[in-house]
Amino acid sequence: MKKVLSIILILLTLVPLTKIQAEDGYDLWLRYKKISDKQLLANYRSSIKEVYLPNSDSPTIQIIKKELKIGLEGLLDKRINFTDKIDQNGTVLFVNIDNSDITLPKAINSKTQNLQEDGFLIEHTSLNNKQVILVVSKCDIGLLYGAFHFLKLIQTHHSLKEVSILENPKVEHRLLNHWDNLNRIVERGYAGFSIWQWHKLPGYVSPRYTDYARANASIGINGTVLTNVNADAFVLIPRYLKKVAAIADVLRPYGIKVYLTARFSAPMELDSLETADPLNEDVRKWWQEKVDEIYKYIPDFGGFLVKANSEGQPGPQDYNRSHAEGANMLAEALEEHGGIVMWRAFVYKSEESEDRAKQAYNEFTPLDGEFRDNVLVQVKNGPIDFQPREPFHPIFGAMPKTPLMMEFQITQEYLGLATHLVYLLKQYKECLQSDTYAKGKGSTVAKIIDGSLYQKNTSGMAGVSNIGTDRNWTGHPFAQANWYGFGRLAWDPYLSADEIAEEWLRMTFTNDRSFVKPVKKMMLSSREAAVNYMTPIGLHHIMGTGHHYGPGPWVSNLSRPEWNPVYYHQADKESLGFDRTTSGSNAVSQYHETVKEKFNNIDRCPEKLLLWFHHVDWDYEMDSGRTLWKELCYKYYKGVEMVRDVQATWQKMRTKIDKQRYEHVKSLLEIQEKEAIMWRNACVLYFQQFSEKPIPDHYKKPDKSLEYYKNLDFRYAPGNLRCE
Ligand code: BDP
Repeated sequence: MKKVLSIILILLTLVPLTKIQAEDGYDLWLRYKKISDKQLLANYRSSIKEVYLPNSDSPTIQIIKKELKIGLEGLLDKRINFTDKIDQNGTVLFVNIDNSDITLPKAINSKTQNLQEDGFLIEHTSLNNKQVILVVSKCDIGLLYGAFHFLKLIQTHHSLKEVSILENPKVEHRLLNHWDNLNRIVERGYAGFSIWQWHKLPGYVSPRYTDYARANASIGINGTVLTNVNADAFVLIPRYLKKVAAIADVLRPYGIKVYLTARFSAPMELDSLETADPLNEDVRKWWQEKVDEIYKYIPDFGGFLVKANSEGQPGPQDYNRSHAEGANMLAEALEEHGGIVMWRAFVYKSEESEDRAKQAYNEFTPLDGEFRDNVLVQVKNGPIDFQPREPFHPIFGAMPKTPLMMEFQITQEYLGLATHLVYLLKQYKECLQSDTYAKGKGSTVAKIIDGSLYQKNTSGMAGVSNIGTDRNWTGHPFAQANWYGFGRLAWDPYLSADEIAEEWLRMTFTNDRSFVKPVKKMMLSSREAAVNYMTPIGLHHIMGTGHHYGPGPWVSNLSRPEWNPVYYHQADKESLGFDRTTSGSNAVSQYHETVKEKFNNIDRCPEKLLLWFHHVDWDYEMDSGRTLWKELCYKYYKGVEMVRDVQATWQKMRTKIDKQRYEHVKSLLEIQEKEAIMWRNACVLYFQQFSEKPIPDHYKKPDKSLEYYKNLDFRYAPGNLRCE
């Protein structure tokens, strides 16, 4: 008996105490775990008995079928029957109204009038005297979006009883931009190598491309630029176009088009033309033939993204032609095929002594109205470069005749790479909600991006991807939220950072309120924490050279003045900050009068942007009553405290999710805390040399010297290798 008991005891120790299985994050937000709440499960099981799909061999419909099967069978833990009849309550019907003989109820028919291409309707209704749920769209891709949304309702525990949802994408082109080189090194990529296995394509088509397509389709992304903006002309040779075509074939049924970056000098590099002048007949012919050739391989090719005359890239200005002349040449070649050009406004010149923040506006706004209809000008959210905090780019609101596309950075180049937990949706929303006043109060950046302010018939949003070969795709488990959130915002720029975080957490981890609530709060505070420990009160671009990891406010030896942090913070004995007021560089005048007045006036300028626009005395009194110097110390110390709060919250979550992801995040947070301290100490010690004031007594003094921090060398931080 004793023996039996001890065997039982031994066996018991082998049974894991927790039923929560380890997860490596590969499944992203598409996990479809069985619903644990019994009542809820019973409700869903009764509302979902069978699924009716269009009788079609369309690959998209097959994808929907597969997704619903794994999704519903996983969530409901029962077999799902696919039917072609409506003969029981609880049928979920997917109807493509352009291709269906089902007669919909009148009320539904009138609602479908509001459906746009790719939109969908999910409605609980009665049909043939049966209680059913209808998912209706005008096309198969809309049905795919509807299927993902339907699954999300269950994943996030929404009731289906009276479900009535109509969704249309508010932005037409919703794109990821991969800064991936053909040798698979990703510029500013922190999650491994590029997922595009160029060397093996088209012979070997990795199954990961399908998983990539599926994840993107689930958030409404409908385009992807496969290659780095610092472009390599080689991708345009036939051997590589075949590889691109193989990727396009995988992405197509998911509604995702492929785009490439076009190197402006490609005609010279690939076919020895003597010039790349966009007005030269041979050059124009070359591009026309190249574009025609691309469409032979990829009939639905999306078009080109171009970085020209920026950071050493070739462009039309090499031939005294304008950005518009360059863009239009490519646009003309693409037009008959339905392709577009996304021409980037990220330009600044080393020969130019003008404030870098002003240069893009100066170059682009005079060209308003000169671009062809199939050109969108792609503008970064702020006028410098994806800093933790920037004001909105003054081009927004200043080019009414041109569709302006937003470029956000999902990869965390300036926000701790993939090591720091920073939920970027707060940053994106801050920009989208900014009021440009271009057409009076309420002319938000979001309304420019979705085309509504100037009634544009095209619109776009791009996100610089954070995806790589890491098993969890994005390096940091929470960096998945930035990919997810970008897609959701591109679909609807009016969604809040809060609701996006909520749905992502529920799908990615658990619906347990005691997890979702505190962790959401933690996510929502994470960007402000990073701003505080890196660049508070409007400081910017004081990161280490090249890799942009860690602090480097002291750097002053780079060949171009505007690459040096000292150019941006302008610290001296009396004051700190870049004077962009009317008596300084006058960058404020690029904004609408109302906005300009606010930024220009030191008392009205939002304090979070103070040092962006003003050169401020160390003794200047801030809203808190503290002097600028003390406020600076306060913010740096606060940033570290906020990271510690995040850690404390996370530690309470240990039993609520799987160990693997819990431990991964915990380790990364420990690194983040150390690095937040490094940022704080280095910056406070550095700026103290100018202010010559003590760090307030109640703060723990840095235990290392400024020299120590200056000597830290991050030369091998990832993402810093260009393929040039
Ligand atoms: C900067 C990056 C650089 C990119 C550039 C761009 O440091 O690697 O090439 O932006 O957007 O943020 O073109």
